[in-house]
Amino acid sequence: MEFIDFVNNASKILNGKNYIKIVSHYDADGLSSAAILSAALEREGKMFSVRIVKRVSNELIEEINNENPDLVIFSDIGASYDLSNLKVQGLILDHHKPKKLYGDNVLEVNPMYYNIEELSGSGVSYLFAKNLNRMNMYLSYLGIAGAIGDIRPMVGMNYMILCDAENMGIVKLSKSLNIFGTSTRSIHKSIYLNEILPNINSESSSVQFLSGIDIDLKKDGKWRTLDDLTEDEMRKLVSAIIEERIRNGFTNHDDVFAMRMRIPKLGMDINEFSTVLNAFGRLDKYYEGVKFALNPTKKVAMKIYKEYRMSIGKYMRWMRQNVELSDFTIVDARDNINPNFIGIVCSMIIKSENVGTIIGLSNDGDMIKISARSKFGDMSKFVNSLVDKFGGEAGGHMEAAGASIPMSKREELLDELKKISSIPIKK
Ligand SMILES: [Mn+2]
Repeated sequence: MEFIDFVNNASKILNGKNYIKIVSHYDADGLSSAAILSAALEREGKMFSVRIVKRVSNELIEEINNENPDLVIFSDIGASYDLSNLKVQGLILDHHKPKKLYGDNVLEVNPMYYNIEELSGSGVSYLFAKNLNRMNMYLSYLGIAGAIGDIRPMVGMNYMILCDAENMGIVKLSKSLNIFGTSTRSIHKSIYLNEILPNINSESSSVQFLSGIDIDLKKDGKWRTLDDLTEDEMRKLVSAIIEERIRNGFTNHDDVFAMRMRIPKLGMDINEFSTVLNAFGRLDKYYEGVKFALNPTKKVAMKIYKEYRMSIGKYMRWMRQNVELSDFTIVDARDNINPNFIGIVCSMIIKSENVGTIIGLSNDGDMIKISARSKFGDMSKFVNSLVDKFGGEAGGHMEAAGASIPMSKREELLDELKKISSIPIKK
């Protein structure tokens, strides 16, 4: 059976179910999934509740068993957890590596069984919702936002969902310069910071290039952004960039362009929207995040984004004031850094400072969150070795990985970290 047929078949599971509990992950993909399923179940006239979690624990399974819903739907989470103690009927809509640890009471819809790697949790949830009712196609933007949050490529099934969003008029696609900061940075800064022209490596050379093609950098005394350019000016700029690249011997210009996915009604790119959803999760504003996902406004988006930036600033200041950075830095931040931010703080340190490897620890309820970042070590191997010793869960890749280890293992873990003199080197 094709994956899509399998998804469509799975929707029969809702028949005769009155009260459904949605359990979803706390990141952009999980919040998007929960929003899609909420709206879809509402349309079906079902009673439902939403629970957003960071992980599936035994306590959570117990909570579900006690609540005894007619059905529990796990979205963007569940596939890699042990659900064998679950006593109610369950449906997994997930894209994580399947472990198949459950009984006959659980049905798993996971594109990984079909070697479909691009789909995210929200993509699976969207396909499920679309099959329930074509009216749910207006939720397609959430299927895409979740995929972007999980850094999934816009190919295959994701591209199909993106086409749904475009056909519904919710997302407007355009070919555009592959530049970050189109609405926030001045034009000349955008051009040189994004390194799309080999010989433009300073603000002044960028200004010179733009003056040469008669693009006004300022309007009413204010710097213009790329978003401020007229269509004519944009065409002029693109052809000048290509000409300049050809002069410099470039033959392929694919990386100059990117597909721009704009939500006109919101006045934001879908990438920015996804970043805001992620911020809701990091700030522990789960249910506000689900609400925002279904009814986004730019005002709320800007407020949350600002709050998110300020939290990062606060934790970076704590790091700079309290931690002596060295080539191999271990930071036990305990309660000083929110576990949702320890990863991003470590990423920023390794990017901006003369640090080869940084291991950050932060208290996370009855777990310890570990974030590992390195310029040369294999962090995935490293955190997995910790989980092998102390239990918990790990994820990530060579440059950036993370783990959660039971708090009860704290002393042993710290002893182990103190002993480390070398880390697995990446091949
Ligand atoms: Mn996901």
